[in-house]
Amino acid sequence: MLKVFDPRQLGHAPEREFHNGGWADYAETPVRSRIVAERVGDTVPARDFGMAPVERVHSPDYLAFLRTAHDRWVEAGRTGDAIGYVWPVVGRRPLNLSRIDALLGQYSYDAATPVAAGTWDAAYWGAQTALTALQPLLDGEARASFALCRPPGHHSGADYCGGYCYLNNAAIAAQAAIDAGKRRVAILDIDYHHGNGTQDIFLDRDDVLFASIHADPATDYPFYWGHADERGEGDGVGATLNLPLPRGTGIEAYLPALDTALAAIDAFGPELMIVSFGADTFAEDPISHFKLQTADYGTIARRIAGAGLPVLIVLEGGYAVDALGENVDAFLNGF
Ligand code: OKP
Ligand code: ZN
Repeated sequence: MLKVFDPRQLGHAPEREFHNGGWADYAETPVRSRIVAERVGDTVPARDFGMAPVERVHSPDYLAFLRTAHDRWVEAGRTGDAIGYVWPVVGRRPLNLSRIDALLGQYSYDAATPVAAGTWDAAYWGAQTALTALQPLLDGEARASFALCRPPGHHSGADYCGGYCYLNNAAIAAQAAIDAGKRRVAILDIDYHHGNGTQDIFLDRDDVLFASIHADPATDYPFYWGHADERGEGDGVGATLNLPLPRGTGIEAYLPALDTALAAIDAFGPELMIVSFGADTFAEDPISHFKLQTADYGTIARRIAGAGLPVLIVLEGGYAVDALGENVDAFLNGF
């Protein structure tokens, strides 16, 4: 299996996030990917596919913001990571503002996603990592490949960052596959958290199916997306499938949901599957509440492989750092 890891993603290292009424150490650390890269072994760096595939998913104004936000922050006389403190309530009129604090509010939806000095470069190479791992699948040279992306991507929409995510690696790969001639692509999101950014990007599309198994947003981040009645809009009605599960879910209750998602993917008839894989469904994850064990990742992977589709695995979350290497390894070995 081709495994892509690019050390240029390691420069993204925010110090902290605002959570439960106070500052917390940033859970999405560079050491996460170092540990996975060491454990899975034999990785290759990303090729540079340039900005065109990124611009197919993200808006020009958002990309300009993301590239320049930290510089603007420094120009405004600030130190450390750029982070917002005012957010426009949904429905405020569009405004052409240039104050960095206004832009941070406009282009993000939470306080878990500061723009640090190294954020743009890391996010850029994270997206290139996904595109590099996609290539042998498009060329028919492999059945499965792994993109060790960081920062993760599935909470990032066309024009916003959030949930530790800046560029939507899985969505950029899905769009690149469509642009390369694949007629239908399925995205299976099995991170603990709902992939709201990916859902938003493809919400009204009938060529990309988004199926997600995640913690019920009634109790868990990101709250405002991922409810079972969100099924797509316009041409995309029926091409979004949300399968929320309660806190405490273990493999027995997880597998029926996985089978439901795989049946929907089979019925959709895609030529490629992209798995947004988060190992934060692990029982010991410090910010999550499912009960999966290391061996369960092999079970899940074998069922996904049973769909018989070429599969691009894109890393999303997973914060139990001591076990992250073996959990990802167990998942990859299932293929
Ligand atoms: C990103 B991914 C915990 C607060 C949680 C952000 C969660 C982002 C998860 N300190 N806030 O889906 O793993
Ligand atoms: Zn997650």
